[in-house]
Amino acid sequence: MTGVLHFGLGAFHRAHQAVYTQNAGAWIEAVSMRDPTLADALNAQDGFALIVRAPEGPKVQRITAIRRAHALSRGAAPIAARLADPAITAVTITVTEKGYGLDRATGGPDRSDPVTAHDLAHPDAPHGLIGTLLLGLAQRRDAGAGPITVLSCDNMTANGAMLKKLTRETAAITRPDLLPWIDTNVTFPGTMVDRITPAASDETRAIARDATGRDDPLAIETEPFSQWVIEDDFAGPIPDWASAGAQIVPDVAPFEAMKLRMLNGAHSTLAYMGVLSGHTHVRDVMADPDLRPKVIDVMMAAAQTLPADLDTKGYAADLIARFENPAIAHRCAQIAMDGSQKLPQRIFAPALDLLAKGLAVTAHADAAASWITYLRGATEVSDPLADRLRAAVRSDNPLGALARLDGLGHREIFEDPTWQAAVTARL
Ligand code: CS2
Repeated sequence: MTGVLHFGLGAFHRAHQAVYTQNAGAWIEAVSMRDPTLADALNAQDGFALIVRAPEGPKVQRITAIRRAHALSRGAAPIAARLADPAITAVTITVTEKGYGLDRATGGPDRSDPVTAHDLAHPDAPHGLIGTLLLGLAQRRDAGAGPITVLSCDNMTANGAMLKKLTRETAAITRPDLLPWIDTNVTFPGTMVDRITPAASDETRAIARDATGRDDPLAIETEPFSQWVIEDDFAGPIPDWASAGAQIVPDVAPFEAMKLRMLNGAHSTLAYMGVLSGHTHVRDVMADPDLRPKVIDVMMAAAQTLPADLDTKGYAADLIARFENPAIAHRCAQIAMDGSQKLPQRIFAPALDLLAKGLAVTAHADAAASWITYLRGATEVSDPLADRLRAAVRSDNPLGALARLDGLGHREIFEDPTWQAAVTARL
């Protein structure tokens, strides 16, 4: 039976890859990137309840695929050592956009990120994802444990190619002797992952208690829909995720663009509009007759940037139903976090494509204006660029300041006169 080493123990992983891996009959050792108590709690109980919240009522599943959890804050060594085990043949990663320490301008490591800077200086005692991965790959090579497949499962454009370049460029600095081994033994397939997973709440835990008769502090909830599309590029054996419903395809790009631009683009749009209008949940925004059309406009404008053979109308209809699911309480504030890491691929990239095609960018400009207005008003902004963003949007020339903001992907859009006019009109 093959095993997986997973980085990022958040609810999304536990509602998504953990389910596929369990249904494929394989197991996971998972790494909590920040919170050691989560790892301890998981090790202390036998799995956790996953509540699938369909409109007609909840269903409870027990997820036991994560057989052991590690805490990176207690040291990378025992985690890296697991990659020297030939039974582990895949690495999966959900550390969110900001967890990679990626310099979006170069595609290499971001030296202004403290964790990344630490790991470049101390490759044998890393604190972050890439440093720990490289330490583990070096041990795998030394142990002769065989090839391995490394899958980024975060919502970033070309996540496989992104991770490969970042890993290689970091290795070129810290472990140049490892590069040839990586090039012949490691693959980085692209993936598209999708399952709406709100943060767990008291209600989640109450449903779990009612259904199972016991308290489960680790219970999480998710929607019925789930999709995992994986590029067919494996270094060796992997868990039989296809038997569990994953789609293995030659090219993930069209699936990924459709999901990032239509689902996530609409999500970010409705999150900022929702917070500004005093709505708590996604479903509330969808029930607002003024905002609902704006959300759909972003989806359908994004669809104009996608390959013509995709069924974007059907996809949009399914998205609307998922957003409206009355059983899912997905907070706008949760989606509004880390906008600087999300908007480049969700809003700016499709808007740049629309501009290049001479098509209207009003819907996307409306989304960007909502983000700027949100940043101006918010008392607390959860975003790795929060300070820089706040200064930019409160300056005399916010769009000019965003066009120069270090670390913001696709910031060149703010130099485009059509975009400037459209965003200014909405502001
Ligand atoms: C959301 C995503 O929080 C967010 O930014 O847009 O987490 C979204 O729920 C997932 O990508 C759905 O698969």
